[in-house]
Amino acid sequence: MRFPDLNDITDAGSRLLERASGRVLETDVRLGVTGLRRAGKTMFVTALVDNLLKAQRLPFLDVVASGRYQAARLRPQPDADVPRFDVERHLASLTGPLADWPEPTRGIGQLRLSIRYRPAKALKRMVQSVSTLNLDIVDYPGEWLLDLPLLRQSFTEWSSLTLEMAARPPRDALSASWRGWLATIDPAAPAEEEAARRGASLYTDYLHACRRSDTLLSLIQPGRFIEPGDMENAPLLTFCPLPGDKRGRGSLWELMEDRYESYKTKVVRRFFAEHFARLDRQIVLIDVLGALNAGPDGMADMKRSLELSLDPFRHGSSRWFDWLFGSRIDRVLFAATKADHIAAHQHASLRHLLDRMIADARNRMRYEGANVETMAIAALKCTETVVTQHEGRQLRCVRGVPIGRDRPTVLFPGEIPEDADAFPPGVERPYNFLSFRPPADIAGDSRGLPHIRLDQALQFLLGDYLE
Ligand SMILES: Nc1nc2c(ncn2[C@@H]2O[C@H](COP(=O)(O)OP(=O)(O)O)[C@@H](O)[C@H]2O)c(=O)[nH]1
Ligand SMILES: [Mg+2]
Repeated sequence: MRFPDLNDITDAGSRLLERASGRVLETDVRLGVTGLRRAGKTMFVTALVDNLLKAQRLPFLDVVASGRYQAARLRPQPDADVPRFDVERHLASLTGPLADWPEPTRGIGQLRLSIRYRPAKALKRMVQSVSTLNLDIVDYPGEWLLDLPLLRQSFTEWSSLTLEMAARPPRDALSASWRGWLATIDPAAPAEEEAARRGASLYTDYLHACRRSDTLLSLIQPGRFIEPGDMENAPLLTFCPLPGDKRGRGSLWELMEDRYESYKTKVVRRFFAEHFARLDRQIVLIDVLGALNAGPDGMADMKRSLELSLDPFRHGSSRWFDWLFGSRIDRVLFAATKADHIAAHQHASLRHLLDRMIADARNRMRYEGANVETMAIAALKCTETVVTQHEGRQLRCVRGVPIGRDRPTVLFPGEIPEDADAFPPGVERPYNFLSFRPPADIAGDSRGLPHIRLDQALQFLLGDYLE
């Protein structure tokens, strides 16, 4: 069967034709890809698209393994108002002469890929010989996901939780100027725009400091303060948590509370309705190795933010909750990214560690809603596992080109701990997983970008759609 070409026939037109002829049944599925900054979203989407287009490295994707996969094509996305995910540019930098990582992206990006396959089920096959799955991939900042739980918190509740956390190490030092400013103001005093701006700006500096700090703190709210998307400098972002409870009319406290509530309605709820509620499947990418590098504080903070990220998937726990988080997402994959930083025999431990990090939240939602899975993956495999001898012992190491070097180097990255709390005592930063450069030879390989378990991730996320 000929795959319609965009140049000779329009998308809508081709669909009508095919539907009329009754040969092709189309299904749409929306896959959300999220994770905090630098978790690996851009790389994941790029590798996913490249591998689905070429379908040469997906042995664990059932539709490919069983020979039913036909082809995939990029198509115009249905939401014209959302920026397109620029997969061509990202692929160009990976496969260009410099073989460089894609440039960092901000905000939301979307892409549609149509997959043609032969149905596995006899009944479906009798109705039509070929099916089409329109896969809409939506890449959005994990910082926005962390905003959804705000919908359930009043300004007073959110303020007191945030202030409490900011006053404890390791955040106390980073929040010192903001908290210093809070001590000089009276929330009950008449509202002044100048004060609101000053507070918001100091609070934003504090959030940026959290992300930049060596401990890589992940729990950041509100997300738009550091990932504003199209809201850069919007007055809606001019607030910050304040101590105390409800204050009088016209007070600074009331002004901030109003803005917090508008943020919830105009930003969080809008994101929820326009994007999140329309997703069918979700993958949450987590740089667990980066958090291990950051030490116990970074790990503890990441665990908290992972628990919060799971909140929006807990449908069914109560009626109002249903209404609030009426998402239709029924499968969520939490994936530890950059697994190629460690030797292959450690991948199971990496996954286990991630499992432990989300265990509590997962147990709470077990029978209620989404099917939650964990995996250790690499969207782009930059290393090989090699065995070396060290003092008569066999060591499994990784071989790749670390960032900042030109030649392949053999490194022993160390062992992944059993538990997030199980940091070796007495050493402040026991882990140092290095970052690697993309392999230099991928341009010459037409089989698609090399990866680790990308196909297994796809099987969990989309396998049933491709039956
Ligand atoms: N070794 C390795 N590094 C990765 C992988 N994915 C991402 N990275 C690294 O993480 C950085 C951030 O990835 P990116 O996809 O831009 O993250 P985003 O901010 O979530 O979109 C990249 O520049 C790479 O250095 C991977 O699969 N393997
Ligand atoms: Mg990105």
